[in-house]
Amino acid sequence: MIDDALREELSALIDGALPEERAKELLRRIREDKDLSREYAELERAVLAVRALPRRGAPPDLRARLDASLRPRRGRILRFGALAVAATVLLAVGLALVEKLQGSRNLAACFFGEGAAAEGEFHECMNLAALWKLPVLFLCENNLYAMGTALARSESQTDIQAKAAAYGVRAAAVDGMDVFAVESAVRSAAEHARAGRGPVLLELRTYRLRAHSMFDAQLYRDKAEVEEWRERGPLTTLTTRLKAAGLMTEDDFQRLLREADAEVEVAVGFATAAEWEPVEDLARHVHAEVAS
Ligand SMILES: Cc1ncc(C[n+]2csc(CCOP(=O)(O)OP(=O)(O)O)c2C)c(N)n1
Ligand SMILES: [Mg+2]
Repeated sequence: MIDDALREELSALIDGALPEERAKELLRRIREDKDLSREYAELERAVLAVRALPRRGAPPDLRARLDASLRPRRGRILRFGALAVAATVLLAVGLALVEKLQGSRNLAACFFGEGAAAEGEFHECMNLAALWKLPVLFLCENNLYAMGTALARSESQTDIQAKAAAYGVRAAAVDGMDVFAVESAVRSAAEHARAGRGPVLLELRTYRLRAHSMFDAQLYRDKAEVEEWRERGPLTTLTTRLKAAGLMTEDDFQRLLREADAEVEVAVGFATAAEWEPVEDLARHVHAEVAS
């Protein structure tokens, strides 16, 4: 657990006031201590990002966010990503089982595309999550295409939430283009799972406006279809609503876009300048590490 001395050192690290050797040692400690690294994996990345910024130090808002992340939290956010389709579903069920066995009030939440519902693991996970009433939130982003395959070309049942419901998982379809609908559905789903009432799957119905990847020429759909959906995109609908309510002007919107672009630039610069992960580390944390 994080104590006052450590908090002070972390604070100095963020300010860039810690000598290089001590800073490296501290980051190593965060990485290697099991509890700290669970809590602060994101923090370490943030600290490194701040240190990569020009000498003037962390911008005040980033500094405030880092300070907030130093405070002990009741819940824990553990982020994970995976390239294997449906892998996040498996990980979330495993993590939710841990939380349940430990009697915590944490929940595991995972995102995946509708393509994952075609995988066997998805079905095994729905079954076990419902059977064991695990605190897990399945957030399925149904954008109607899995790489170049339209949902209706590959699935006999295109109603994804119905598949989860068939296993006894509480499930619902939500307009994934409506920010407010998604927020309120997720809020009540999280309350349900945290209260120990079992897993929830939300099928967030949306559309993939872009290609699957840079190699995707999108020969499988009409450009008109994409343009039609673009009109209903969450950025367009939300800003239209905010402007109509007098809460935002076009200038505000353009400024936000520029700020978001600048933030991405910083992140890209940081990632491009970062060192490659050492090959020896590739298999770390894939399976539990057994002390020799
Ligand atoms: C287990 C597994 N099988 C196949 C693939 C190849 N693959 C990569 S993306 C993808 C489609 C995923 O569909 P979806 O989750 O809907 O993602 P989207 O195309 O909408 O980004 C497939 C089959 C993979 N990465 N992992
Ligand atoms: Mg998809």
